[in-house]
Amino acid sequence: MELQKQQAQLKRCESLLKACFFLYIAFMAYSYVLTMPVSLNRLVGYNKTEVSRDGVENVSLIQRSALPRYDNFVPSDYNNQSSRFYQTWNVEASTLSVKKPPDHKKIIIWSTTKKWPRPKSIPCFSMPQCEFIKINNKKQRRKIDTEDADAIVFRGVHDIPAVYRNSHFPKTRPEHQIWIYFAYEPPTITRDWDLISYNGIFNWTMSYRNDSDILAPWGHITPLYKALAGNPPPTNKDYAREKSKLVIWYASYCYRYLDRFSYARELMQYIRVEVFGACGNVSRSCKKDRKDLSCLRDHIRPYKFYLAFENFRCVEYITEKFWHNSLDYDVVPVVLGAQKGDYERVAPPNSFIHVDDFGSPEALANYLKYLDQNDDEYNRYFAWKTAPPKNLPDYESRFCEVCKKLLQVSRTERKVYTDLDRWWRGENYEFCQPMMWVGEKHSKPEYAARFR
Ligand SMILES: *[C@@H]1O[C@H](CO)[C@@H](O)[C@H](O)[C@H]1NC(C)=O
Ligand SMILES: *[C@@H]1O[C@H](CO)[C@@H](O)[C@H](O)[C@H]1NC(C)=O
Ligand SMILES: *[C@@H]1O[C@H](CO)[C@@H](O)[C@H](O)[C@H]1NC(C)=O
Ligand SMILES: *[C@@H]1O[C@H](CO)[C@@H](O)[C@H](O)[C@H]1NC(C)=O
Ligand SMILES: CC(=O)N[C@H]1CO[C@H](CO)[C@@H](O)[C@@H]1O
Repeated sequence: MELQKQQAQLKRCESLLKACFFLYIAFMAYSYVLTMPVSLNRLVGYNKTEVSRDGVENVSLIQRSALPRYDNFVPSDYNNQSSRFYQTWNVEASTLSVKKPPDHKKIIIWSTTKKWPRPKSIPCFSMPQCEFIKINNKKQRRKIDTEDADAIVFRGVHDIPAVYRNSHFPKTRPEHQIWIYFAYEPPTITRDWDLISYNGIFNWTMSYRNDSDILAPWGHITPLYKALAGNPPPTNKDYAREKSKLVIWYASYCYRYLDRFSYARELMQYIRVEVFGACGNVSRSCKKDRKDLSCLRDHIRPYKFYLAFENFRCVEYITEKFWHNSLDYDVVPVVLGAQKGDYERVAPPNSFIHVDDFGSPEALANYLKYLDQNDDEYNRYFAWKTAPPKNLPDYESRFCEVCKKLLQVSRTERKVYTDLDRWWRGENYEFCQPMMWVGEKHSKPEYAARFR
């Protein structure tokens, strides 16, 4: 009798344990799916073609058409114009409530990253109608009243979750409020973010690419020429004379499978390149600190050429390496990254040397040596400084562009990105050159290129 009772108890215990175990597994699986980093190669459009002995994926692109379509987002009341990536429509003017004067705009920058954007870069001095509010920490983000904001800027990619999550975003969303996706880094960096989960979320895009609603490049000729107009150099200035050194390169992202490293390595066989930053001579480098800009200027200026080699080769992706580290410091940039046409559309005329113009790194080295010996030819790369174009485009800063567009847009216009992923990465991922990628392990020392 006693034994039977115990057995029954044991059985009950066992089934309880089983149930618990099952529940546990189910819960784990569910939370895994919820938090799953989007390493699904299917989503990012890469095929692992081979994995080499040191664990490096040799990836190749797969065609979009081979991917499942994610067009299950069907907006309800669109009555006009559709595009492949977004929908636009108009609402009845009579349904809009008039709450505040239309010439005042409030813009919230929904980033808790302390150093971004730099406080000095936020205000738009030419347009005081726009008030910018930067969030400084998570607590402030929870508490801030977003109801009366006209627009909220979200920085992709580091300031948004890898998969869309309600709790990261403002709790309420007035219909007139414009959510802006500010893509700061190129698609190669955002490959682990599931942008498909953001379909139907953002109204406008903001990036260095010219098909964005708001153009936000890393540099622009208008401020450049305006600064020169305030402090014009003499027409016949001999830039070559001030130079005592040849080629400098600051490189801090040392992932060795970037195109630029194999190119630079070969270039160095033919011409002396002094490398600084984390991938080069660290002890003699200026700190990355933005406060240390005068150090960087003094370091770079005596050189004739600066290797403005971008981390990634992406359409229109041209960064401060070009605008700031080279043009601002009177050094001729040697560029590797976007195609030459992309540079030509935005840069001052004849201000740079593009590696694609040379059949090999050796040919480039020979050209640099030729310029080193021919001061007149070298100085021609600075002629743009004293010949500003007649009609400079109207451009002050990224955030002024936000303000300008908000002041221009009609109150009845509506827009939402229904396929952010395709818009950003390209119909067939064509916006960036595919590359070898070790995923999260990319920052390990064994994957670093060092030039010391
Ligand atoms: C990567 O794979 C492609 C296709 O299999 C091959 O052509 C290419 O040489 C490989 N690249 C490297 C660096 O292994
Ligand atoms: C925008 O960039 C593309 C290349 O990505 C180029 O073909 C086009 O001409 C550019 N348009 C403008 C207005 O600059
Ligand atoms: C912004 O997008 C949301 C979400 O789709 C939409 O409801 C809203 O009408 C859009 N607002 C504007 C001003 O485009
Ligand atoms: C790095 O800088 C130190 C200190 O000036 C110098 O002694 C050393 O030769 C440099 N190394 C290289 C590889 O340039
Ligand atoms: C004029 C116009 O573009 N009309 C479109 C409005 O939206 C509907 C549904 O998306 C389209 O079928 C119409 O052609």
